[in-house]
Amino acid sequence: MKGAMKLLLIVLSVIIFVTGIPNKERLVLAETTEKLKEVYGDYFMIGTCADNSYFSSSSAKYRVLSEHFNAITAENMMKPESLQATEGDFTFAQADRLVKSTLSNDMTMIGHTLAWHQQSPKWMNSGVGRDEAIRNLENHIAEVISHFGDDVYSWDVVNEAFNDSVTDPSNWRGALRDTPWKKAIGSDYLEIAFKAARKANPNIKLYYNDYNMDNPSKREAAYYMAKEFLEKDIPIDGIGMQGHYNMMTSVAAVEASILRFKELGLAISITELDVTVNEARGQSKLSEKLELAQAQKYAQLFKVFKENADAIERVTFWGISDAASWRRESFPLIFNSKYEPKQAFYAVADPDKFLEENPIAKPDADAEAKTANAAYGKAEIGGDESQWKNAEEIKVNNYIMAWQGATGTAKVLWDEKNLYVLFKVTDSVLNDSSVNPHEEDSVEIFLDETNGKMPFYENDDSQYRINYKNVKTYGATGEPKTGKVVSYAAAESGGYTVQAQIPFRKIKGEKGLTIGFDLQINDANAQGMRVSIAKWNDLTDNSFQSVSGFGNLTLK
Ligand code: 9MR
Repeated sequence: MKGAMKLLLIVLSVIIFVTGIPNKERLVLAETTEKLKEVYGDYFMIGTCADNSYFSSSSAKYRVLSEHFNAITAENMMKPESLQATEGDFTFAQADRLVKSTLSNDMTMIGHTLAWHQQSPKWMNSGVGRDEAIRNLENHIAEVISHFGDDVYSWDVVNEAFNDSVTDPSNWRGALRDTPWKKAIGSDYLEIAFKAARKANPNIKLYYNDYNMDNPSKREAAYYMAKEFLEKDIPIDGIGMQGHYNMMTSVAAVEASILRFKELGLAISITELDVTVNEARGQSKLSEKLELAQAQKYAQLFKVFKENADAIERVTFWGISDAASWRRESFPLIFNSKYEPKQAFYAVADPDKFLEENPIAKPDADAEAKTANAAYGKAEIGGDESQWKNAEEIKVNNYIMAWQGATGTAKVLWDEKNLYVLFKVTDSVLNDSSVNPHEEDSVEIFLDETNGKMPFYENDDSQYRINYKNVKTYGATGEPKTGKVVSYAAAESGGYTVQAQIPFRKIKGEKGLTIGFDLQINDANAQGMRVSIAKWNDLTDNSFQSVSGFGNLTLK
């Protein structure tokens, strides 16, 4: 026995000497016994986006690809500018290679995308009339779909057609992004595209694909569009929830969207999954703590995907390794830059086990919410601050970023129709040069009128932002329809003051009522970068999409 062992060792050493194995990749890969495509074989396809480099057979990328994935989405090669940069001149060679590699590796090919506002040549839809634009759209779709035929299983027919901030989702046409296709054709460009796709090949699945589909108002816009298509027999088979998530993404909101689309009986795919760790942005590696937190988020997501597998046909990651991701600086994928599995890989492979072994600490959002009181009374906005003299002072001084910057206090009055907020901010450097309003020196007021504390926004929930120059911006649910938001702001030595009158949307102010409420101060530095966020109660940076962490405001 001993002799046999010795012989085995010698033989192994010789093999290692001759082949140069083991290198780290092979050793690590050998440890990942779970093959995702097998683990999820009975649930849904496991995909990744790719280009032809993924199939170069000696690479670590290819080994991971062939081991774990069974669906390929063309990351860029099937976009309009790749296939028809010049009118009538179709360039299929690169995409054809990708399709060939995909099929010869027994994987499913996914087409992405036919009508989009990016990576599309101008000649198609800019400076042309409606009829010509329709002809261009229909021709492109007919040629491309016919060329690939049944080799492509499904197409993202229209990509990213909705605005990020949707105020009235039931009017889905009004929520459409003002893209070149929409400008040239009108809001019916979507149905024209879907009809052309079905006409070109009745065998393939036709998807509408978009990001932030976990945002309830954007999701609802897509829902109403798809519902109308189904009612009018406009062909559509699936909804692609891209799934460009981050650590603040509410898994409950993702699930709510899956359930909503399920109602329509459409196929659902998660089409571009990644989870950025923004806190680690720019660092050379992901800390153990953040790697675990990211894995927990992946585990929670896959738990939901598994539970809804009856409706989900594919979960596609937007890449394999952090090294080759479009968001590489925030470590978004499940293999690291050396193609070694991260904690997130194990979380995806067995989410229940992972969460059992690595339970999630009670999130801040579930922590006991603070309560403050608003005093009864009306204020003249822009008038004397003494109007608020009977109201309690609320301190906005809990920092949620590493840097501790501007801080402040607020006082609130209420009457039947409005809240009146007085904000006093201490901040010696004021700047409004960022392109993002939330990165300018500004205050934010959050309301959850029915105090439902849901992990998303409903129509009683609202977010208002007012910068130190009195520029107003609104969150997911937009401006109230019940009245005007009136505001005043003035910079003063060492800071600024904001006063705001905010109409209730759903409720009537009543003594003793408690509503969900929060306050935020965004602090920009002299270069216009946001360096600090102070909050009253919700210690997440997620108040813009979840009201679950708000504090309580009682109308006294
Ligand atoms: O990953 C793609 C990247 O290589 C391109 O430069 C980029 C250009 O917009 O598009 C990326 O993919 C996008 C996808 O097609 C649609 N959803 C968002 C993706 C990330 O931007």
